[in-house]
Amino acid sequence: MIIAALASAPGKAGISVIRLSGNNTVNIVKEYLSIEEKLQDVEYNKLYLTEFINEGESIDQITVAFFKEGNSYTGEESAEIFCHGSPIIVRKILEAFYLEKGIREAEPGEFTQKRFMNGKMDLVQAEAVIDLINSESDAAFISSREQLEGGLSEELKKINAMLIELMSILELELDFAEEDLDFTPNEEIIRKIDLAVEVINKFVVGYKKGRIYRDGIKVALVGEVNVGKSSLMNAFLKSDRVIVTDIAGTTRDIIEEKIEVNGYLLRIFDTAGIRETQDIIENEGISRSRKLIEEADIILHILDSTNPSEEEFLGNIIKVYNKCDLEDVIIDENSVKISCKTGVGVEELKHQIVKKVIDEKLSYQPYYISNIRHFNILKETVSQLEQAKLSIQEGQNNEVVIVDMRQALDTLGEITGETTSMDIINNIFGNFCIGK
Ligand SMILES: Nc1nc2c(ncn2[C@@H]2O[C@H](COP(=O)(O)OP(=O)(O)OP(=O)(O)O)[C@@H](O)[C@H]2O)c(=O)[nH]1
Ligand SMILES: [Mg+2]
Repeated sequence: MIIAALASAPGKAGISVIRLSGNNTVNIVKEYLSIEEKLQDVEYNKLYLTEFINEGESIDQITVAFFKEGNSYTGEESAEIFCHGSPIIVRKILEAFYLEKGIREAEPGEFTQKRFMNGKMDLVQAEAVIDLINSESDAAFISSREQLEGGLSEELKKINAMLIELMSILELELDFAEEDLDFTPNEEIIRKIDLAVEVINKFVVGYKKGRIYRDGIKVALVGEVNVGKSSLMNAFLKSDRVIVTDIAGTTRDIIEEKIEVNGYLLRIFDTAGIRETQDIIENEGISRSRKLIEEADIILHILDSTNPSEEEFLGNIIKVYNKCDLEDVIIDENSVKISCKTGVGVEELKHQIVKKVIDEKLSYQPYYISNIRHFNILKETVSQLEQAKLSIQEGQNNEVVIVDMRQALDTLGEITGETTSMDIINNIFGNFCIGK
């Protein structure tokens, strides 16, 4: 079965790309083309300029490249057609193929799933493909690129090797159990387990940073009414995005906008000002603000310099004294002075946010995992290793410890795809777009 789909974004464009993959692709595609070469003379990895002809009608002048089995994106025999970026042309070409028996439309992510199934990348790398496509900042680009290039996979292989070594020690002892030889003292095995746990935990902890690399820093603008939260949102965006008035309670809904600062994505949330009110709509807004405060990576507590409130919020907070054009307040090191009216301090504040959440000097590390699936699997692996350790401490025999260890190894293998169930694999690729 050959699969085919539009691989570039749908809609009008300079060029659209149609991808085909499966046994006999070259043969079938060539039937629609005006290229002279006999089939056996068709060269791979070369661009041909040719007409695409269906039932005598020339549909477009295209370029096409053929890829040999084992040397293509999917690992199968493939072709990529570059036509003019017209939805009509794309439809006509795809329809010509779909009417052909033995060709069907590719499922979402199916090209990449084939690449995974054909052993050209592991699951972690396949997941990085979707992250790379979705990346909205340099940080997201860097982390998904690293993961796609196999940086994380390499680290996971090292952890896997540590666990395999432990397994082999335990199994060796089991084999010679009757001879009553104690090869490796229990303390030594426990030490090795602890070491593995320590390494894995580095990744578990790294998730917080990894998520920020991939998804950005969640910044909540909170404070009393009229302090200038919406004005700050607009100042950050350098546009009149949200409504600003001198009427208390202007903002009710939470409004999210994104900016990039030093390569990091900041997801800024403007919220309803917090106060006692009988207004049902405003109260709903206020309870949403309070919820957001719990989820944010950083809270900008905005205060009106002419009348700063006493209320304190919990969390990772920068106190922002706005309207410093009206009144110059004395601030401590955890606070900043700005004026949304004059722009004073606004740019610096952007950089302070990044500095407070991420140590800017630190560059990306492979243990900054960014995928919740990986995070959960690693946590589970740790708890299974702790179980193995407990079994040793309880004096259980090696068979029991080996079962615990085997479980930890199987769990770890779910990240890269070695032991992942087909349901989960299908689910992962189902989240891709068609054509990828
Ligand atoms: N002088 C001066 N006025 C400002 C400054 N920032 C905001 N204001 C004014 O303060 C008033 C309230 O601003 P908003 O941005 O709507 O305040 P808010 O915190 O979003 O208010 P709510 O949405 O009602 O909670 C408006 O009249 C703004 O023009 C500033 O730096 N200096
Ligand atoms: Mg507002």
